[in-house]
Amino acid sequence: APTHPLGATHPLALAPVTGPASSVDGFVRQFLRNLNYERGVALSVSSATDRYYAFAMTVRDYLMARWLEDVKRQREAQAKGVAYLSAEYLLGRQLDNNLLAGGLTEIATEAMAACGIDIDDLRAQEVEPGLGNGGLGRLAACFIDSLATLGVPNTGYGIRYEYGIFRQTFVGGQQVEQPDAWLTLGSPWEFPHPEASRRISFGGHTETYDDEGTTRTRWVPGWYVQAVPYNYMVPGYLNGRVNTLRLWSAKATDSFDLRVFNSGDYEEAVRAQTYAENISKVLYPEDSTPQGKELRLQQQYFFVAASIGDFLEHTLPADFDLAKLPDRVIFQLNDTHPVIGVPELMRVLVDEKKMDWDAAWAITQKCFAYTCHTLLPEALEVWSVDLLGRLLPRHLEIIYRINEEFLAAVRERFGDDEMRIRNMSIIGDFPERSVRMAFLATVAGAKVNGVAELHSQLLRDKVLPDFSEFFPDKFTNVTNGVTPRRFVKLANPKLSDLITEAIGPGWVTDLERLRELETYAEDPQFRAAFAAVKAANKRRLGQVLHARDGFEVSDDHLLDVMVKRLHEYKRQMLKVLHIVTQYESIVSGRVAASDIQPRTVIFGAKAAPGYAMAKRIIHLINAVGSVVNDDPRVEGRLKVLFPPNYNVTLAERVIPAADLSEQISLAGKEASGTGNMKFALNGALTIGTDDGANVEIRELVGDENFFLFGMSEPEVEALWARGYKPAEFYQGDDNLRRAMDLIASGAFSGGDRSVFEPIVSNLLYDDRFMVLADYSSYIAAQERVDAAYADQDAWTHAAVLNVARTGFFSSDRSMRDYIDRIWHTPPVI
Ligand code: 6GP
Repeated sequence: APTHPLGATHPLALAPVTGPASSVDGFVRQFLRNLNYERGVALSVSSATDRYYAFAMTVRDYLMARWLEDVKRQREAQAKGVAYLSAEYLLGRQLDNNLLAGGLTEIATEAMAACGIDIDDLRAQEVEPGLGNGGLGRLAACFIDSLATLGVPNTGYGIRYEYGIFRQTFVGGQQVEQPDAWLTLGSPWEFPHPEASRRISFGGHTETYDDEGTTRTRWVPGWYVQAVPYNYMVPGYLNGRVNTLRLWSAKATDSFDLRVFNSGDYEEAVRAQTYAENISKVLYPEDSTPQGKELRLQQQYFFVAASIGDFLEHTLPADFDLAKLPDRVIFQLNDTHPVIGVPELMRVLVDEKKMDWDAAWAITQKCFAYTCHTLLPEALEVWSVDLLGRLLPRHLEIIYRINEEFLAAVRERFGDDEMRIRNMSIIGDFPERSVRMAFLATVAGAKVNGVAELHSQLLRDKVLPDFSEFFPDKFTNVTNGVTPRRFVKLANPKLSDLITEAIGPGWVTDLERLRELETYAEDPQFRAAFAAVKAANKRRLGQVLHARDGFEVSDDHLLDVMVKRLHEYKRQMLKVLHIVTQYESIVSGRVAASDIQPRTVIFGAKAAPGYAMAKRIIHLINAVGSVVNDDPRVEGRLKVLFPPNYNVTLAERVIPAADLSEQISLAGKEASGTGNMKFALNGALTIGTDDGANVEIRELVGDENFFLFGMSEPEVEALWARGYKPAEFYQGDDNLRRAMDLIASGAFSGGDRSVFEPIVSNLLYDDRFMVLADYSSYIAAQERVDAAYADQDAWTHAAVLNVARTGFFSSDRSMRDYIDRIWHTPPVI
């Protein structure tokens, strides 16, 4: 009988515990019990960490019965579920989310008050698990929240990085990275299951053998690592459901250690252990630009092999007929990072389960689907054949065979069109022989989707045109979404109360109901209340930034926010040029400071540590900030704030306070964006290009409630085709020339012209992302912003309509779209 710790035969699964009593008194008792029996301290001598831990454990205790119940229900139903494979989950803090989902916020708050504890002090103890870089990782976190809320069986699989995304500090305005030791004090939210560890193989070679007349292949690995699962609760919102997030941690295998140890080389044994455990040590901090490092491929295979093995052996009953696997699971590939799962499933089915190739391939093609999150060619992962063959020799053989059969099918359809064959081959030849993971995913996946309408169309037409011709039905779109629980209900309690007062509480799980606010937009009293919420959120942000960074936020400024990873394609430089243009116009005396609309610009952005240009831009933003903020001629009417270490926790404070959301990527480069959705849902107006999900936001909110500027994607293409010469734009626009010249003059670098020279010359002579081409249109749009903001009531009207019309961007809707178009996994009741 299976003995999985949460398995069908486990006593707790047969008769789940009932949680502590749902009362303030019940909460207090459980809290004190945890403090005494789990932390081993009395309240009177407890530390803040003790109290936070005991509190979190108490919240867990309330959710536990539901979790065990759900695990049991899912086992019994044996219904089709989603196994979401993602190298990143950017979860944010767990405490408030779990309180909210469990309906515990009120009794917990009262219980702590009864103990003389300020619940905010407990909140502040939690270090957010930053197990992701940006959009892709945060999306995964929103999706698992929505699946639990919809009651769809789901396990999220990923890596328990010991160090998540680095902590960013600024020294002399330059980014310095510190390790993110989020586990130093442990995490009360995780449940380690070392007994359910899996052995993951690497290296070695393959050999063939005779299996009763059939020639088979087996993999003889060279080394092993243990994958230890840590489970996390993923509670649905007030629905009694709790799904599981299972993150894998690497440990050295005993046998591996021992062998070396017995040879008498202690140091080597320790080194071997370190080597193995390095696999889950640190999150790669590159966003949208993979580095192709061996350790990265190790990480990918490590978590994917553990997850697939875990699903086959622990989620399925022992006698399961693998031919029916597609009826039980869909492995969703979150970008190309988990794509090595395709040859892994083939290896398990063919080598271990002794299935014939064609049957195994038919199954595999139904069990995977692939989401692409980018359009940048350099972001499409490739692995050198050399490296892949060394680390995963059997997988490389399998990939070769998949490719051979695929190219044979292409030949059959199109004849010997060698150009086409070369373009479609999973194995590329240039600059070195390598495996194109996006192609492998496309060939193997039942479906391939982009993350916004425009992106999906460009994916079909520009990135994978031969594939969309070959597999016309494979391609689909699912526009991204964000969870309204975290990003509205929790992040913006005042707005949430106002909405609930107006239209009732149903919007939290049915976000399209925000439409009902449209009529309220016409009600002056509602607008006044809405404006008051925005003002209160600005004050709250001011307090946070004051405590955190010593910043002051003025109440009467337009709050203009650009928060996202630092990347040239996202064009933080365009925003910098706008600031410098305004500053230059004041200090040159062409414009009186008293005539400008007061603004505070807030940036938040981490740069990949190896991305020199991005780091230089961070330096420039800080340099511009310190000059502008200190110049008395500006009269405090233009301010630039750059709080370091932008993360989910800070996002939850910044976004609700914003008036203006900057979504200014070069058209055709931002796959979707999800920050854009969070801002609109919190009543900020967007200034943006026709890119990613901006297109859909603008369609929904209406042109009059959105500040559109810049070239469209076809216009961008046309300009490239004509030959783009950025210097012509510099010559042709006085404002642009003055702004660029001011930066080049050393005005922001103590007179040293060399510091920002690389930025200036890059823009003048290369400008891959056409900052200069869109500059004048951007400045004009910002002038429209200033004019619009002057009429506060009209601005608020537009802000209310932004909220009312963007309910489409709930990740619940995204999940329904995945279910309808890709997964076909109904909720289990
Ligand atoms: C990001 C995209 O850049 C962003 O536009 C999108 O909203 C987000 O994914 C979620 O779909 N891509 C990544 O973070 C990435 O690493 C390989 O792509």
